[in-house]
Amino acid sequence: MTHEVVRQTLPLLEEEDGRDLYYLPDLPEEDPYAAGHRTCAGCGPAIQYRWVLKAAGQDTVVAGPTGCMYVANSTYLCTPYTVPWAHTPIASGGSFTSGMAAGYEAMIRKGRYPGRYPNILVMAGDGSAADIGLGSISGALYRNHDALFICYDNECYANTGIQTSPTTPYAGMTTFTPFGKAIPEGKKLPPKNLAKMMAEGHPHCYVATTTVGYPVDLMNKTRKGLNHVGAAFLHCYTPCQKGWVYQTSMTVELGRRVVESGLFPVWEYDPHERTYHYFHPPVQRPVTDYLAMQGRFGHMLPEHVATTQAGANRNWELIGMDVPRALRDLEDPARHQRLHDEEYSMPLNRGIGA
Ligand SMILES: Cc1ncc(C[n+]2csc(CCOP(=O)(O)OP(=O)(O)O)c2C)c(N)n1
Ligand code: SF4
Ligand SMILES: [Mg+2]
Repeated sequence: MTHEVVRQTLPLLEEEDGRDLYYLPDLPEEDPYAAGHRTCAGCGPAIQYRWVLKAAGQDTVVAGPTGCMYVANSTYLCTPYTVPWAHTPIASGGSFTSGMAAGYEAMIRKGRYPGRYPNILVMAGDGSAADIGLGSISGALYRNHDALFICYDNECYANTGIQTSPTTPYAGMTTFTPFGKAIPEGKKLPPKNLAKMMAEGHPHCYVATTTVGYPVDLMNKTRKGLNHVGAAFLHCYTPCQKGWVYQTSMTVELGRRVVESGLFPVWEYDPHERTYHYFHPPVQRPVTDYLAMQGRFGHMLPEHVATTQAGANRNWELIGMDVPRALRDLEDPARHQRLHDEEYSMPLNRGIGA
C-alpha cells in the first residue's frame, strides 16, 4: 500500500513594515540553532543560520557542507542544532540533500516513516555553492528534489584563511588577491552572478536573493522556498567580519547598504509566472558609503571606485530604477580624487567610526 506524503505549509510573516529595521514580528520561540557555537562575533552566516532555522521550525533536517559554518559550529559530539543536522563534503551539498529528499519521500510512501515530509534544507558557503559544489547543487535543482538549497555568501573561502571565491567582488582584497604594484585593485574579476545563473538555468525552481539586512524578507523567502513543492534556491549575502574587516556591530547595516548602493540586487523569481520581482530600495547611495566601512576595500584607487560605481549603475538599470545624475557622475574617476589625496578616506584595516 502506498502512503500519502503530507507536506507542511509555513505561514508567511506580515511584511507590510517588514523592511523596517526595527520591526520584529512574532517569531517562534524555539531556536533550532541555539547559542553556544564558536563563530566570530558579528558573523553574518551565523545570523543567517539562526533566522533561517527559526523560520523553518523544529520539523526540519539540515545539511551543511564543509566551511566556517561546519567547522566553527561542530566539535566531536557537540553542535548548536536542536534539529537533525549532517555535515557533507564541500562538493556534495546538492547530492547529499537530494538523497535526503528522495529518501524521505520513499520512506513515507512505503509507510516506514510515520511523520509529515520534513523541511529539508542545506546551507552551503559560496566556495561550496558557487564553485566546488556548484555541479551537485545544479543537479539537485535540475532534478527538482523537494528541498531548499541556500548559499550563505560571505564572498570568500573564509574557513581556510579568506581566499578569493567566485563571488568575491571586484577589488575585494583576499589572501589570494592581495593588492600591489602589478595589480593595484587586488581582485580583477567581477563576481559570478550565482542566483541569476540558478534561475535562468533551472526555470522550474523558486529562486531568490536576500541579505541579513532584511530579517523578515530572509525568513519569508526561507518559508516560500520550503513551501514550494520542488527545488528552491536562496542566495543570501552574509558579511564576514574577520575577512572583510569591519566593526562587528555593522553586519546588519552592511546587509542594507550593499542593497542601497546597488551592489547586491534583492529579488525573487517566480517559476509559475517565469518572472523576476525586484525590490526597489527607498534609498540610493554612492558605493563609497558601502566600501568605506570595510578594510578589504581600503586600497582602492579612484579608478577602481569609479568602476565599482559603473557596475552598481548597471544594476540599477537592470532592476528598473533610474540612475540619479549624482551617481552617474561618480563613474568619473576624477570625482574620487579626494580618496587619493586624503590618505585616510578609506582607511585600510579600519571600519567606519574606528
Ligand atoms: C574538496 C575540498 N577542497 C578544499 C577543502 C578545504 N576547505 C575546507 S573549508 C573551505 C572553505 C569553504 O568556503 P565556503 O564554502 O565559502 O565556506 P566559508 O568557509 O566561507 O564559510 C575549504 C576550501 C575541502 N574541505 N574539500
Ligand atoms: S571567519 Fe567569517 S564566516 Fe567564519 S566564523 Fe568568522 S565571521 Fe563567520
Ligand atoms: Mg564563503
